Amino acid sequence: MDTGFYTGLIDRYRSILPLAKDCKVISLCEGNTPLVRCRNLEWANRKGIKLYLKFEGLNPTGSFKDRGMTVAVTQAVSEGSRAIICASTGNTSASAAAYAARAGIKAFVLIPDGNIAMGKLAQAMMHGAIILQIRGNFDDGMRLVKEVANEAPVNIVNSINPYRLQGQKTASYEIVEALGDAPDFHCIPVGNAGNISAHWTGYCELAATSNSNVTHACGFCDGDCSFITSPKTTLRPKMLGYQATGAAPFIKGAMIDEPETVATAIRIGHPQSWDFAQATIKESDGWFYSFPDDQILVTQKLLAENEGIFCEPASATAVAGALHDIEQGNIPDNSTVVCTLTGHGLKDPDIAIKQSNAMLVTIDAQLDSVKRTILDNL
Ligand code: AN7
Repeated sequence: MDTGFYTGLIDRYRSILPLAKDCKVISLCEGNTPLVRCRNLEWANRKGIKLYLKFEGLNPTGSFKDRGMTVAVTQAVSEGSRAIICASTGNTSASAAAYAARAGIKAFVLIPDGNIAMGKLAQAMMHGAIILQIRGNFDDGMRLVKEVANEAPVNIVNSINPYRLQGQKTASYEIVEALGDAPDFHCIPVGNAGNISAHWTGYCELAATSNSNVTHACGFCDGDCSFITSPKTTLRPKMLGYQATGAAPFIKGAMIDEPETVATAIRIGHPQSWDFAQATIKESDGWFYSFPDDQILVTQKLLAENEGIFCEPASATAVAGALHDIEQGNIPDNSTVVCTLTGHGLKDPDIAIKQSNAMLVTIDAQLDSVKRTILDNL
């Protein structure tokens, strides 16, 4: 029944998701996030570039992970699962914990000790996850999760779970609906490389409806996307994947063992969706590129100060990439560009406060002092 208000992405995109008709939907009304046009990054505007930010930080737990988690947890519950497990740099654990709470099942999360943002840890704790801080990094956690899932009754909800990517592909549908077509370029941060692959799946499904030359096998629907009636597009964007310099296996062309970056969300050296992401870049005629931590943080602040949008450092990597490639002319004038802002800035308040040079003064609680501060700073 169409009640007229939004009830989450499974209800919205049921026809393109591989879920049983009678399954109990576990949802927190995720998806339907805003696509915000940049207004103040003027030099981009001058080149006639339309730069949009898909603000995935406005999902219920503050990151894009919720798109995948609603589908993965719904499927896990419909299979009778009583527990889910993931390795995480933070956001997956927050999302898994919340959806497990909603479903009334247990969440076990493996996080790298001392290397996750405070907001994310707070979320996992509040939602009642069982938190295993490992003396190791995300890649160690991922290996352990895969091993233990063979020996204990738990469903993995990392993006190696295909239901995760099916949920995350819906972001591409929302973008095409909002723009009326696919963008020319889609800029996205890359860690474990699930999200770039999921977006490409979505774009390919959409293009396959109206272009018989597109034969991409899109996961569960095996390339037969004829059931997708709207929106339609013939265009597929070039996919541009950006990493942090200290955690850039795709730039190196090989896995790395000791990834390091201030953008802890993407501190990953052994991406699980390696082949899929490589195929995405090749098929879409896109590219990978990486940026050092200081440039990532400058871009995070640039967005916060000039557009009023506060994303976490990993997300700013996508915008650093877009701005770099616009400036270099790799993205030509008059292009339509979408950047995915994968997570909310509130996830990592420590980094924000540490790098900010905001004016923060302590004054007496007196009218005079307030007035003087205003007049001195107008
Ligand atoms: C904000 O939470 O891997 O390339 O364990 O949290 O699909 O891995 C997070 C990844 C980008 C990279 N931006 O996406 C985890 C985790 C943010 C993220 C990524 C992540 P993928």
